[in-house]
Amino acid sequence: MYSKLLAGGVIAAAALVLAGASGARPQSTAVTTVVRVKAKDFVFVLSRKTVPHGRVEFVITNPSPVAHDLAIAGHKSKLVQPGKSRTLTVTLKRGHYPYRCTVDSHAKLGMKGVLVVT
Ligand SMILES: [Cu+2]
Repeated sequence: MYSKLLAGGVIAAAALVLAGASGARPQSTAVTTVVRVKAKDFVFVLSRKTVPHGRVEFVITNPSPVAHDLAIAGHKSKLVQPGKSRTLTVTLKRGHYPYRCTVDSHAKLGMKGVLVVT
């Protein structure tokens, strides 16, 4: 009987801790993680392939002679012309997000990958 009450108390305390933790961070979007993306012919080089959930800012540079873009999670950057850069900011929940270049058949040529959001 006592142990059941105790167990109930522990669960209630755990629930309070969880509620407090989420209450302390009302927006998980407060922190922005920057991912530098080099769009080469024909591969993306990312500064990191795993990011915490929340806001993610992709800084896309294009050192190649061909225009590229970056599409992820239903968002797409503007076309990044050779020698230029663009940013794309998206808010991501935990999961695996495929990304690709949507120009011509670049994705088939290798401009694709998966970003892991923890
Ligand atoms: Cu491309």
